[in-house]
Amino acid sequence: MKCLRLFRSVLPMVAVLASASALAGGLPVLTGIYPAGANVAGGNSVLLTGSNFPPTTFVTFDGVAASILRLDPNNIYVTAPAHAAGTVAVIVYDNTRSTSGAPTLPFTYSEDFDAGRDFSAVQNPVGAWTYGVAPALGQAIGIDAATGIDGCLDTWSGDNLHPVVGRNRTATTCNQYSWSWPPGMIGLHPDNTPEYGVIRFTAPETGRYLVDGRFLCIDSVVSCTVHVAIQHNQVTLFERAINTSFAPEAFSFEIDLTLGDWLDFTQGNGGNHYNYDQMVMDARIRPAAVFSDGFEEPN
Ligand SMILES: [Ca+2]
Ligand SMILES: [Ca+2]
Repeated sequence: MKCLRLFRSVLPMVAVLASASALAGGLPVLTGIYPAGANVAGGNSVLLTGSNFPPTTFVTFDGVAASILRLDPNNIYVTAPAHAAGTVAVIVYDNTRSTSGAPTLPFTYSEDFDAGRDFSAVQNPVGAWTYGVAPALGQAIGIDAATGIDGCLDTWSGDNLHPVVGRNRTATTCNQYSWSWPPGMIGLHPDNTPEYGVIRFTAPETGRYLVDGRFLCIDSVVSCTVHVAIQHNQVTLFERAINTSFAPEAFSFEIDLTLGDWLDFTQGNGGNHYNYDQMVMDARIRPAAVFSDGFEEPN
């Protein structure tokens, strides 16, 4: 099957569905939270799963209310508020908003940055991250403004759909079209033009950072043909042609960044077409001042 495009959804941003049991007022049951963490800036989209979530549910992170993006009896998609580093309790309340019996799960705030974990379905930029499109590699980006829902994916795009930035919002593999998209990972799909999709990190403070991650094509039918690059202030640090699906291209390096510097993780169609070019990536960025023990030597 060809997988040429992501489709904008006609689903409303908030779908409120009430089950009979929820209407009857039973306690919510909370079984999952994904991702189970955030950068201290918050703002990322977090999926709570379970059952009996009432249409008037109320969710808090360490007592601070989280805004709800979408809600049904088994899923609550929320925006995590900002919080200092550490593990906090997430609580889902029923109609009474009583803490008695209200289910809770832990959630960990950290001073590192993770492009998949930190993804927002409603804010761009969010924290240190911006989703955008460059007319060609190294050119100034336009910031994506259009959001979409595509099955288990949430997407961002510019004014003509492609390139697309997306994330699997779930804790399980998203098998969609001919893609096998790992849980929580952010991804890029190019256009048939020379445009590059861009996932940009903007340094929130001056200092040394460790950057590591991987690019991975995920079409299970035909291998991708893409070009990926990592740029510092639009100067290329790393680039690869990827022509094999499920063959990760890893990166790991240290870099000194000045407040406001950009690190761009970019993807183009490889100079041919965008067929089968769906790719995902991990990108974790750790400030040396905080994570000195976790540093690895650059490749
Ligand atoms: Ca385009
Ligand atoms: Ca291609």
